[in-house]
Amino acid sequence: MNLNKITERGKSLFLAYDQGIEHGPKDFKGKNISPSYILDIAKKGKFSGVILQKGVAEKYYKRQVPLILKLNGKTSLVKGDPLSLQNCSVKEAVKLGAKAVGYTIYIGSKHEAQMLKEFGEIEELAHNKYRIPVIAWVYPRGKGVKVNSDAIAYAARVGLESGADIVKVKYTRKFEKVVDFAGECKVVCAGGSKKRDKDVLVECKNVVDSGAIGMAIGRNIWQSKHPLKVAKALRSIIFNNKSVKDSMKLLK
Ligand code: FBP
Repeated sequence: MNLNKITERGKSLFLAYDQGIEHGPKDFKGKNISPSYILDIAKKGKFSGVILQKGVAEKYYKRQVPLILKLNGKTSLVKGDPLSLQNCSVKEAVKLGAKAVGYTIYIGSKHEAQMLKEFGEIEELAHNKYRIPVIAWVYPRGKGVKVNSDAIAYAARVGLESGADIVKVKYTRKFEKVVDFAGECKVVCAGGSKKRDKDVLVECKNVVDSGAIGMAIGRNIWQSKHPLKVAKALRSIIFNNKSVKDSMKLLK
């Protein structure tokens, strides 16, 4: 599948903003409650794509940057093994202007079969009918699941075997193994909860040096006091192969 619309020279920096449904108010404060603020960051920060749920896309998206529409989502209010089912069709995503679609699969959940099945149907439709790429968020989660580098490598492999063009996984220091297991499926890494800028850059460098194509990051951008500087520093690592030390200079 052609990834040209959501990559630049084979690399990507995506801005994730689906935390409104996934996490709720605890992640938001002040300006970042507004999707308009985020879309402005996406444009000024030269992101390769912005990740939205359909409601936000419908009301705020004005083709600022390529749209990646998340086709499923769940709230954090339900406890126990996660199940996240489709809430938007590929057809609707394309109508909203999506250049790719995304879907989360929680491997290790007792409900994983439902998500794997649904993802398979989405992948076939997206590839064969709409000719757009599919990004799988694959997160090991559920009672008894231990999240370590093996579990994350397993997640990457599930992305490959399920037909994803890009798999989005959580960070681990052993990222090379993750990329190895993904094979021809491209890998991007999530940012996780807010941390020091330097730590984000160190993780990004490790991810890219391990062979991943970039990051799909949210909170560490739009919870930052200087989102555009962090974006610029990340871009310098991902697209210009800069060192952490050099990228840090862009934060000043
Ligand atoms: P962050 O960079 O903010 O972690 O966003 C990445 C992401 O995958 C989002 O797309 C999604 O909303 C969220 O993390 C899921 O978080 P959690 O792992 O807590 O369910």
